[in-house]
Amino acid sequence: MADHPLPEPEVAREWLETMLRIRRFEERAGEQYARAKIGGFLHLAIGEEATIVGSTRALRASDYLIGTYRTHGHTLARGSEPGRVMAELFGRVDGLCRGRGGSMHMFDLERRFLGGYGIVGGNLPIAAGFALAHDYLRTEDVTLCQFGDGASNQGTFGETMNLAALWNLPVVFMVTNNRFGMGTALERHSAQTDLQRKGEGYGVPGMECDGMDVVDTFRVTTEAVRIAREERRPVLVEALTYRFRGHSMADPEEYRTKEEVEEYRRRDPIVTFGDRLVAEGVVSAEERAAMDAEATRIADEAVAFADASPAPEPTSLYDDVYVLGGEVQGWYSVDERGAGVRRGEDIG
Ligand SMILES: Cc1ncc(C[n+]2csc(CCOP(=O)(O)OP(=O)(O)O)c2C)c(N)n1
Repeated sequence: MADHPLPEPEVAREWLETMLRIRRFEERAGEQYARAKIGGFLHLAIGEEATIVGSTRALRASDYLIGTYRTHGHTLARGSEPGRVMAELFGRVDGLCRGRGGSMHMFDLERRFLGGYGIVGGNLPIAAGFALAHDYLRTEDVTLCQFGDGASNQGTFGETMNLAALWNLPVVFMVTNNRFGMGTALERHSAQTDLQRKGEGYGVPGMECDGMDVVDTFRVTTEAVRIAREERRPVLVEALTYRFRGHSMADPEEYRTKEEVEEYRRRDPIVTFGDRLVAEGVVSAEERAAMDAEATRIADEAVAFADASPAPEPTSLYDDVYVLGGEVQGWYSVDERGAGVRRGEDIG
C-alpha cells in the first residue's frame, strides 16, 4: 500500500465506516439474491470499496456522479438510505426508484447521483452532457463518470474523450480497472493495457491510483476534480482494483484461478485500511469491531425494510413511462428562433 498520510481522524473513521457498510450491504444483497428475493441480474462491487469511497469523497455534495450497473455502493456512499436501496433491489414500492429500476438503475437526484446505467459505455456521453450543462449554466459543478475497463473499448469512449477535450468540459472519467470485462481479461480485450493512457490521443491526460487504497484513490481523484473544476478540462483516472466475486451472481468464474482471487483478497481494501487505522492509533480494535457490527445491523435492517415494503400495484405499470405534453420542460437544440448559441436562457 502506498503510504500517503491519513486524513483527519474523523474523516478516516468515516471512510472505514462507509466501506464496511457497503461490504455488509453487498453481502446481504448476495444472500437475498440466492433466496430469490431479488430478480434479474445482481452485480456486486465487493473488493472495489476503496475505489468507490476514495473517489466519491473527493466530490462536493453539489457535484454529480454517474456510474454503471455495479453501483449499489456508490448509491450508499452518496448518502441514499440503505433500506430504500435494498427495497429497489427487491423491486418494491419503497425503493429508490419505486422498484422500477432494480439493481442496475439506482438513481437519486437529490444526492446528485445520476445512475445506475445498464449499457456498457453508455454513461460516458451522458456525463459529457452534464459537464456541458455545468459550463452553460456557469456553475462550479463537476461530473465524475465511472465505468469499467471493458467499457473503455466502446465507441462511446473515443467519441466522448474527443468532445470533452474539444469543449474543455469539467468532467473526470474514472476507469475502474478490475482486470476483467465479464470473463475476458484485460490483456485479451484491450490492445492498450495502461488504461490511463487511453485518452491521451484525444487530448485527455491520464492519472493512476491504487484503487485498493482509499487514501491514494482520494488523493488522485481530488487532484483530478480540481483540474476539472478550476482548469476546466477533462481528466481520465485509472483506478487499479479487483472484484472478489463473479461479474454477476450468475458467473461460474472459469476465467481466473482461485489462487489469483486469494492473492487479491489478501490486499482487501477494508482490512488493510482498518489495520492501518489501528496501527496508527486512529481507532481501537474494539471501535473497529463495533463499526463492523453496526454495518451488519444496518444491512439487516435494510433487508427487513425491503421485505416489509409491498410490490408495486399492477395497475401502476404504465406510470412514469412517458413524459407528456405540458410536462416537457427545458430547451432544445432545435430552437425555432433560428441559429445561434443560447446559454442557459429560458425559452419560455
Ligand atoms: C452495450 C453493451 N454491451 C454488452 C453488455 C453486456 N455486458 C454487461 S457488463 C459487461 C462487461 C463490462 O465490463 P467492464 O466495463 O470492465 O465493467 P465491470 O463489469 O468489470 O465493472 C458486458 C459485456 C451491455 N450491458 N451493454
